[in-house]
Amino acid sequence: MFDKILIANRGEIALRVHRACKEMGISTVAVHSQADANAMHVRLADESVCIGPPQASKSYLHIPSIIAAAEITGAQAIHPGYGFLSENARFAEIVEKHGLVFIGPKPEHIRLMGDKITAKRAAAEAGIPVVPGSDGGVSTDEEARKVAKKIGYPVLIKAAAGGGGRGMKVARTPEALSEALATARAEARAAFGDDSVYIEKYLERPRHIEIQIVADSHGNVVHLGERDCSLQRRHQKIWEEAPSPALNPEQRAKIGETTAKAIAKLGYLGVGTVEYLYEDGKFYFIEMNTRLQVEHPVTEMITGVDLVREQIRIADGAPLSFSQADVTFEGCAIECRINAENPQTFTPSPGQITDYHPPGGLGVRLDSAIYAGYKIPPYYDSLIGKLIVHGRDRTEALMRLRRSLDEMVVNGVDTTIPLFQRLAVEPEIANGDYHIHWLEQFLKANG
Ligand code: MV4
Repeated sequence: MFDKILIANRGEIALRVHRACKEMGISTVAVHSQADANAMHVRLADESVCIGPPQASKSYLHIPSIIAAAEITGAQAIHPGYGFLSENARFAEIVEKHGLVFIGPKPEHIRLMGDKITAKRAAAEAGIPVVPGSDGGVSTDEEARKVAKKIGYPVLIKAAAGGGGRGMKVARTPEALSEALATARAEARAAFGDDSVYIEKYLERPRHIEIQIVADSHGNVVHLGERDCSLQRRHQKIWEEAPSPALNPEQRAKIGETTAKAIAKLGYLGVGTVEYLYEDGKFYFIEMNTRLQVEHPVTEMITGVDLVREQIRIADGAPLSFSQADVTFEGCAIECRINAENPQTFTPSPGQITDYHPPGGLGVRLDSAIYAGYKIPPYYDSLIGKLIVHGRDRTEALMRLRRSLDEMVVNGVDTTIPLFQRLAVEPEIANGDYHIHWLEQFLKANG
């Protein structure tokens, strides 16, 4: 097992990885920008290295500095967390070339799933249901028109290099198709330097349901159930829950087994999340994420599996700690991503935290790296903590969520806690009857 792991990230996920390492008796190296010198993950790590100025491009995304920090501290492995370099195949290759272990999937799978056209093809070939659409990219308007005619309008044009909602355009009529194609290509070229696009049937009101996968180097692939991530604002998930209120045990088992079998065929290694749209009782693959996700705690809370511990064990060549038969799903977990933002305008609100009281008690977890006196820097995302609650059922989880939100104190900056206090008492949320556009429609109607 590794003696020392470098955590190439910041904030709550850096703390999360640090915690798993310490429980495994592994020393930790924190890397930080000048802006994060007083961050909690730096204070708690066994060693720390300043890797550059506040700008992410010159620090958390600067590969030479991260590799150098690993070499001077003698770390044997690097955990990328999520975001930053976590799905950068070139980084994974460079780490391995320097004789270090990248705690994550093989670079080939990061690359395969990073291109949404090759990802969809690989998923379909492995037996995963996909959204009807073009066979690969579309290069001419004529080709696009033929596909759209075949699958029927409305259609969605997506960038191959996109993902996470970037570079998508809906076309509802043949007349609108050419302009939508041109706009999608131009935006993809500007954002990703690649204007390859593909077309899919546009699903109007689906849920966003994702399956957690864990795969070791001994051929074991296990699914850990689903997470419903339908409550999103501008493609940012803000509320995730497991299990999905929309699925029954038979559907859960079927999509879980289909996904695990497909991932096994790929020879995938590590943790991964397969994203589906769910509409009218059917699942449609949209993307695969080859990283640990922000919302992984809801899965941990209902299965008892420590996903970061499994990542580290897998990277060290160990077999999974459990089999599919060992996995049980207990109760319900809900996660709210709390940001330092104005709860109406969502304007970021960096600044100093003057008072801080995290909620606690049975079934309450707060994954956060803030503390009283901490200055939230303006350079990075505005996440200040993930409140995760667990209950024996969804009713108890919702009750516990309301109590925890009311108990939580973060003074000195704006937070989105009031938004979650509103959502936690909304009847349509309480009965689980929502889809991917519900939140933006709710905010539009209610401010
Ligand atoms: C879709 C879709 C509807 N139909 N594909 C969003 C980002 C990436 N995960 C893929 N996404 C979607 N793909 C088809 N064929 C709906 C989404 C989607 C979404 C779209 C618009 C606004 C919010 C959204 C939230 C989640 C998923």
